[in-house]
Amino acid sequence: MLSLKTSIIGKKVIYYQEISSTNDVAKSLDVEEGTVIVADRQTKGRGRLNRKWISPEGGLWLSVVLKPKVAPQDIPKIVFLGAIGVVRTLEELSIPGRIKWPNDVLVNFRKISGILTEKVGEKVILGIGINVNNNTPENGIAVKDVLGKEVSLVHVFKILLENLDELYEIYLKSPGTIVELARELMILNVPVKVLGNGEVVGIAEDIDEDGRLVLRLGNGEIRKIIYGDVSLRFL
Ligand code: BTX
Repeated sequence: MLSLKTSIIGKKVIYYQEISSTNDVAKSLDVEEGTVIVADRQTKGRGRLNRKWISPEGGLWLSVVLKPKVAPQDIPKIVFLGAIGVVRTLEELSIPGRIKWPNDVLVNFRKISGILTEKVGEKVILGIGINVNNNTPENGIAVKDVLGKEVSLVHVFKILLENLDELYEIYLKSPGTIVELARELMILNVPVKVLGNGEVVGIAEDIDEDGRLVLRLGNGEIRKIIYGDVSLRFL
């Protein structure tokens, strides 16, 4: 029905009209690698650090179950795989998206998509939310706002899965390539505030080969920030 041209991702798709969170369902189910959980609405959509992700009908809310056999230090790179997949999908809709380190995709500095990765045992859940035809909270933006018209959610779903599948193959062979691809799409050389253990202000200069943010502080000192319990604000 979808005629997906993928080798791993989307071999099985489980659909709900309404669910708490596709990530929670993906975590609890014992399913084969590549299974996708997708829902029209989430009642408890989550972002990072227990933030709420608003998920009304009209958006694309899904989680992919992955079981990558890679070194532990390569697992966090999956968030970039998701973000690149979203940017490539938007590109196919003629929308120029950029990655805000580490897990958001922005259009005109407004959030069109967010990625939430979680590891449970051998499973890594790649959760992706894209505002497509839905109304968004303030500072959000949807595909329909950019294009001035609604688009087929099924079409966006299909091209996203195809992009993710292609990127997953690249990732399994060469996780570092995913970081390089993400770097090209990232918003860099902008002043930022990093919030986590206290506050650090600097210029987000680059990301390193492990995906850490390279921050240049006011005194010229370089600090590397690990994707963990931190969030980033543009200044
Ligand atoms: P995040 O923690 O980077 O972003 C969460 C923040 O984004 C919220 O605090 C709010 O300010 C803002 N926000 C909430 N909802 C939206 C929205 N629809 N559009 C734009 N901004 C919003 C980002 O977390 C990761 C989100 C992942 C969502 C997917 S959906 C499928 C899967 N299931 C699930 O529960 N989460 C993931």
